[in-house]
Amino acid sequence: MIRFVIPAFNERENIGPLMADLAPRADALGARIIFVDDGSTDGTYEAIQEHRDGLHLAVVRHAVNLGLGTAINSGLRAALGEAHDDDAIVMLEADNTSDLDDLPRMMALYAEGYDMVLASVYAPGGRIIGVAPWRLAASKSVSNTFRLIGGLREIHTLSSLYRVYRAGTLRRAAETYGWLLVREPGFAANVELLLKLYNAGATVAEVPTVNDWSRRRGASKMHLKPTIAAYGRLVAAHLVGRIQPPPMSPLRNPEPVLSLTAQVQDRVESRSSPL
Ligand SMILES: Nc1nc2c(ncn2[C@@H]2O[C@H](COP(=O)(O)OP(=O)(O)O)[C@@H](O)[C@H]2O)c(=O)[nH]1
Ligand SMILES: [Mg+2]
Repeated sequence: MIRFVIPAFNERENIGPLMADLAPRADALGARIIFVDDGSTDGTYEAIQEHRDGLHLAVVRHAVNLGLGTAINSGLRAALGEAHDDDAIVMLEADNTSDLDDLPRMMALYAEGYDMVLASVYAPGGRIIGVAPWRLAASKSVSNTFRLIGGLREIHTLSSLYRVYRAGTLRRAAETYGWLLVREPGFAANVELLLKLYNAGATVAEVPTVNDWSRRRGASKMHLKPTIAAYGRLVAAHLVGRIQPPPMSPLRNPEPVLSLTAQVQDRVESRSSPL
């Protein structure tokens, strides 16, 4: 089953157009929709309720705004609470800028076995429309920095929200990192999560996408200063090894723990044999 997870903060005006596009597709796919309303004060929650008829939809609500990273964490954990390991969790923007026509190609790669499939504006064939040149340059340099230091050279966009995740991979990651899985409270959480999963051996593919910001009503919620500080923290965390999973962890290698237990048990059993 597919579960759409959609973090939303003050997106009332975008919920109608988003649901007009998403609802028939979710219905046809028999998919679940989980919104995270992150302390919106503009009636986002009520707008979601207006469009829930006939859909398998839930809303996780934060009483106050806790930031995109925290909302991603809440949404993923809500989805993992219901998902089987092979289920897909599809994260979408609430501002109607994630192009749902890309989804079949993303799901085809997922079906081939990739643990994460990213919608990529910087991959050949991808594009962003309607973004200020300085923001585009800043965003590209974030992706390029982490491509270089993180070893993900073949991936072009590292900060995208629009992605497919394999539930089992995320579950082992959540068991490994606990509540530190998504430590960054803001927009840098997308890069953090990608690096953590990639370092632990998750396979990653991308599909070029066109992100048309003219489809969105209202302004971007990204604040520049805290986001730059967060990327600085991430670089530091990467350099000191805090992004890496510990050597014995459910994410890095689920087997050795089990076989170690089995060996110890073997020994205990052979010692207690009546020879
Ligand atoms: N839950 C939550 N979602 C947020 C927050 N800030 C932004 N978002 C959502 O995250 C997505 C990306 O934010 P957006 O403002 O579109 O950033 P941009 O695409 O980089 O301009 C949108 O769906 C927003 O509603 C936040 O503080 N909490
Ligand atoms: Mg957006």
